[in-house]
Amino acid sequence: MAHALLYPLGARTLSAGDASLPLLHPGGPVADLWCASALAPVQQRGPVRYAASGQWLHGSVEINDRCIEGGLQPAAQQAYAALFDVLADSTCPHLLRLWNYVPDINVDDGLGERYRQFNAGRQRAFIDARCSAFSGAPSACALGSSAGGLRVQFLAGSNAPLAIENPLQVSAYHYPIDYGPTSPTFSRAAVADAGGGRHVLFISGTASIVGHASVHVGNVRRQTQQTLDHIDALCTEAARRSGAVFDAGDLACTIYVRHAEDLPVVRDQFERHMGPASRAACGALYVRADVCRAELLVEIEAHGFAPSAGLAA
Ligand code: 3EB
Repeated sequence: MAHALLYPLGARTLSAGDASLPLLHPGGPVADLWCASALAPVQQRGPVRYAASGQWLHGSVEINDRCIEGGLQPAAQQAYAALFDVLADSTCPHLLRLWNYVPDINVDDGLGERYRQFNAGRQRAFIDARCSAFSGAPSACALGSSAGGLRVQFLAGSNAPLAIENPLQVSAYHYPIDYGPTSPTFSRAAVADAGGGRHVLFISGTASIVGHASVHVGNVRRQTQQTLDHIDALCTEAARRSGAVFDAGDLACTIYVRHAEDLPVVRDQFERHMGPASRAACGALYVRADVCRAELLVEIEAHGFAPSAGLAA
């Protein structure tokens, strides 16, 4: 089955009709066009559906952990092993960005908190694939979904990205054991050559965490402001490390809100910070989802482009 593939950027292919990740704002369906000139057939290998253009490979794996003995940990390991198999045989071996949607992410189903089970399976698969599970890991987000199986969407590229950390936060792969025996496998952001004289910045799911601790517990406005301060810090750090100057006000942001009734406060704080007429404010997507720590009320992920001019190749 060949059809035009417009490289949707994972999480931003959302519609108000998707019951597992309801879009709160805007009202209509949305999709980002990642590589609009590419015409590529959708291929399938095991549980992975993907399409590749030579420079980019975009795909999705879905595994229903309720049908697997041992539950979410082996499901996560299988999903990642399957996507690493696809990448190993492609021209795009470098993972740039992952979107993880974990059903009932905050629930303990008798085998431990499901986010912790997911982290154990994910890290195992990275180590088995000889892919860095620590410094240099890809950027990612992990959100709770309210229906379906474990869904992992991914974007890989032909060139290795530059991993970026946030000076205000402990690297997630160095979180202390209080947050689970296996640390999460992601970098705070990544910069990659997008071709055509542009670089792209991927900002991982970012929340109200300073050091490794959740801050502003119970205060959604302050959590939103803290998260936006982190996004500014990541743009600054990306510029310092890569030389490409990314404008936070131009980022394409997806804002995950735990409680739908918090939308007006989150949106107000976001628009004040970015400027109400900014591209970030006008293009923001607001989605209802659970965040991976029960006390976190909001998480923001983003990507944006900057001219490569002046950068070393
Ligand atoms: C945090 O900073 C919030 O497990 O892939 C953000 C981004 C979070 C990615 C992941 C988790 C992940 O720890 C949660």
